[in-house]
Amino acid sequence: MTSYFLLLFLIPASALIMEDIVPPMLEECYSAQIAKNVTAYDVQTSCLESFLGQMYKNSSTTRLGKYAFAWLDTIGRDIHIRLRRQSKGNHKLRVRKEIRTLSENEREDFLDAVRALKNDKSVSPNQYDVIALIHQGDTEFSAHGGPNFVSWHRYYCLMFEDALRKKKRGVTLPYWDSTLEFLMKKPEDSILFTKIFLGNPKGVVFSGPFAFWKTPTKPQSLLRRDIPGAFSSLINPQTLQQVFKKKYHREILTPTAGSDEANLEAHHDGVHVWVGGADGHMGGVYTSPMDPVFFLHHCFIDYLWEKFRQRQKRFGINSETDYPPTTDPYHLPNRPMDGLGLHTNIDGYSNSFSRIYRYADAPTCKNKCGRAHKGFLFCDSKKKACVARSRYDFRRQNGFTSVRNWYMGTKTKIPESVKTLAKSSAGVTLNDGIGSDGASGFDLKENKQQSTANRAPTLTRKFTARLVDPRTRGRQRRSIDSSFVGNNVKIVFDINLHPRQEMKSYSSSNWIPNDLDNWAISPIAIITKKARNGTPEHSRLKNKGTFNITFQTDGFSYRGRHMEYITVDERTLTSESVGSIGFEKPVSGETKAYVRAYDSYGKLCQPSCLVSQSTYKECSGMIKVTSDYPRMYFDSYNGNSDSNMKPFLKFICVN
Ligand SMILES: [Cu+2]
Repeated sequence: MTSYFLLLFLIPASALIMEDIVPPMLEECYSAQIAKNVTAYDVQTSCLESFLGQMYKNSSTTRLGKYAFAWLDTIGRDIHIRLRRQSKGNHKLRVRKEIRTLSENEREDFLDAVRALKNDKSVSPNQYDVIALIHQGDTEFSAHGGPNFVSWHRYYCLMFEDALRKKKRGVTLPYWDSTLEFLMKKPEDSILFTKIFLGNPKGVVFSGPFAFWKTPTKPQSLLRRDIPGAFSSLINPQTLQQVFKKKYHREILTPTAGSDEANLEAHHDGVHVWVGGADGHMGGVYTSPMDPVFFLHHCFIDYLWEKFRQRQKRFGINSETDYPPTTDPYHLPNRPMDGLGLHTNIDGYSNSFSRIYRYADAPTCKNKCGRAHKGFLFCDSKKKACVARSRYDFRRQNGFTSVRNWYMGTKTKIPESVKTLAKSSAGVTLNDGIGSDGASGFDLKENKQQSTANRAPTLTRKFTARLVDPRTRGRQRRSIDSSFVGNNVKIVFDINLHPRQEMKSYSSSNWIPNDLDNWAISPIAIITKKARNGTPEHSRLKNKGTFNITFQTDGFSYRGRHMEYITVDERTLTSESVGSIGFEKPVSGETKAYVRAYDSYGKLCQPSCLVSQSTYKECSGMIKVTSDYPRMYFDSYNGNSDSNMKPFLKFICVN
C-alpha cells in the first residue's frame, strides 16, 4: 500500500516526462494565424517550422569559445598586416595549384597539414573546426547571395591557408577544378574521391585522410558525402564561358548578374549539392566547411574570380573599386565581415591579395594537364580538354600501388559509434577499403538504412543548384524511409515531408543522430475514433481501408526530428494503438520536445498528458524529459517490445 502511494506521489513530481510550457513566441504565432482561412494543421506546421528555423539557427553547431576567437584573431591580424604592407616584403608568392598537379610531397604535406589542424585541440573543439564554424550565423546571408560572396570566401580561404602553413611550412591551398570531373562520363568515379586524395564519395567518409572525421554538429556526426547529389552539377566549362564574356563584377554576381550562366555564385552552388546531395555535409550552408572539399572548391571559385580580375585589368577596370551597388544590408561594402574581424566586405576586393598568392593555370591540354600524374588527368583529344581519370582506370593500371601514399599503410580504426550502427538493424558493412583490401581503397558497402542515419544536420539553408547538368537532373531521390522495427510500426526519417521551402533561412530537412545511443524511445497511445459524419475527404480515404497516423517529435532543446507512423484500420469504430516517439536522451539536464500527431489528411489529434497514475488531461504536446527515476523512456528500440510502461502522451484522433 505504501509503495503504491509513494509511486502515485512520485509521478508528477520528480519523473521523467512532464508537460512543458509552449514558448510564448510559438503561441503568439498560433493565435495570429488562426484567424486566417487555413487548417489548424497548416497553422501549426508553419508556426513550428519557422520557430524551429529561428531557434536552430543559433544552436545547430558547437559555439566557439573565447580562446577560439583569440586564436582566429591572431591569424586575422597577420593577414591584415600583410595586406596593408605596400611591398610583398620578404615573402615569396605562394602558388596555388590544382590538387592533382601537386607533387607527391606537396600533396602529402597539404593533407598532413589539414589533419594536423583537425588534431590540434589547443582550441575547442579543434583548429580545423574552429575555422569551419565561422561559416554560420549571419555569414549565411552576408557571405552568400550578393557581392560579398567572392570577397568573404577569398579572405576565408586565405585564413585557412595561413592556418595550414602554421602546421607545415610552405603549404599552399590547392584548388579543385571540377570541370575536369564534369567532362567525365561518371564524375562520381573520379580519382579525387579515393583514399589517395579526399576519400570515398558516398556515405560516411571512411577512407582517405579524413576517414571517420567527427563533425562539430549537435549532436556530433561523422563526415558524410552523397556524390552525386540529385539535381546538381559540377562546373560546366561550356556555360562557365559566359562569366568570361562579362566585364564588371555586377554582371557576374548575385543578384545583378543577367543569367545564372554568367553568375559565379550560381556555378558554385551546384558543386555543393553535387558533393553534399541529400545528407552530406557539403550540402548545407552551416556544415559545408566541415568537409575539406569545401576549401578546394572555394579555392577554385577564387581562381576563377582572379582570372576575371586579370581580365578586368586588361580593360582598364580597377577591380578594387568595382564593388557592385547593393541595398542588401549584409552586403554593403563597408559592413565588417562576419567572423573575419578586421575587414570590411570591400576589403576583400583589394588588389593586395595578389601580393600574397597567385594561381598556377588550370590543367589544359596545352600545358600537358599541369603535368599531373597520368593516372590522375589526361588530355582528351576529342574534348580538347583535360579530364579526370576514374578510379577504375587507375586500379587497372595498378595506380594505387604505384603512388606513394602515406595513408595506404595505416589502418583506420573504426570508431565505436560506427560499430554500434553496424550491429544494429540499421546495418552498415564496412569491409573493403579498410584494412586488408588496401589497394582498391574505395569500395563501399553501405546499405540504405544506414545512409538515412547519421545524416548531416541540414535544418539551416541548403545550397540549391541553379545550373543543373542534364546528366544528374533526372536522378531519382532515394527512398527515405527505413524500417527499424517490425510489427505495424514503421519509422520514417523524413527528408521531404514538406517540400515547400517556406523560408530563406532553413529547409525542413531532418536528421537523426549518427549514434543511436543518443536516442531515447518512449511509448505513446493513439486512440482513433470515427466521427459521426465523416468529411468528404475522409470518406475518400475510407475507401482505402487503412490510413496512417503520423507522430512527429521536434527537438526544442536539441536539433532534430523523429517521425513515425502507424497504420489504422478504417473499419474499426475505435481503436487503441501504441506507438513510440524518439528524442535525444536527457543525459545532461532535460530534453524538451514538441510532439504532435496527425492523420494522412493533416487533421490534428488532441494530445493529453498523464497527470496521475491513470488520469490524462488535455495538454499541448510540449514535453520535458529528465533522466530521473522511474524513467519513462527506453535506451533503445530493443527494450521496447513487451513493456508495460505507461505512455505519458495519449493522442485522440477523430476521423
Ligand atoms: Cu560559403
